[in-house]
Amino acid sequence: SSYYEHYHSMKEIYHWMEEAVKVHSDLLQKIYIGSSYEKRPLYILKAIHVRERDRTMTRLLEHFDFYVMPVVNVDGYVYTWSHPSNRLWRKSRSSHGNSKCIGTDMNRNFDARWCGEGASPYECHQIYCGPYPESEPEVKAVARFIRDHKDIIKAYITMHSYSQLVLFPYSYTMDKSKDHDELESLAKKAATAIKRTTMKTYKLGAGAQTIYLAPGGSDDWAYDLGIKYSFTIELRDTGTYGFLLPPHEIKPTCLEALSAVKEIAQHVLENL
Ligand code: 0X9
Ligand code: ZN
Repeated sequence: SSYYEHYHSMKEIYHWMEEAVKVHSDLLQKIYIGSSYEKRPLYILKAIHVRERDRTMTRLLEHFDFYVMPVVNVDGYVYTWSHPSNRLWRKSRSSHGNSKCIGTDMNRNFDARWCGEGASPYECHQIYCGPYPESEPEVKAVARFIRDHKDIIKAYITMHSYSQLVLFPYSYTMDKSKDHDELESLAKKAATAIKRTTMKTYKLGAGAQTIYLAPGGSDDWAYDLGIKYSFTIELRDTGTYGFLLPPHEIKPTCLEALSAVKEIAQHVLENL
């Protein structure tokens, strides 16, 4: 069975990226954006516009390049594979100063109301914001890439799990963003596309109003940088398996997420 019906080790993912750019050198590029705390390379794949079978995809790829970062928290990901009891590790694997605990929550480490209410200044907490914004090399690398490309980036989508949600700014405040109405209607269109694809129900809303206050996230940071179409998609499921989604659900989850991405890209294209 296919690549999308199993979980893969970081080593396999690195190998897959290498092979993918080799086999599809005309449509894929691998961009090195920095290295992790434990010195693993961080890569972004760039999908270049070329002919595709899927007609919507063809049109979207005619107008846009897609930059995809398969794994941001490479050290954390490797750590989840290293021992069964670490399967749900969330944070980075960095150590700052003489802390007795390891790891910063990368989604609390961006410079967007950094370490306000909804993040923790304590190293041992799951939502530790780190010693300062972009203290994590992975966060710094992603932020730098986005900053350096901000004039060409039209949308930013970050994939998380779980809860089946399409979230948009803000998460650092209960206040509505100035684009709230447009983002809400677009999130609705994305959720509808998902429903059409797999029959799954995704709820939607501004982050803080829908789940909780959580500052320092990449979506809010990208939005405040000027990338209006900024979303967090919380993938399957709604709690039956939670973070331990069965492998046979990976593929349909990818399909529904892709339908949401297409809907967002479609809207961006109509509003250029
Ligand atoms: O809390 C988070 O970072 C995300 N949920 S998760 O369970 N995957 O950790 C939600 C992120 C929503 N966006 C921001 N907080 N900016
Ligand atoms: Zn997450």
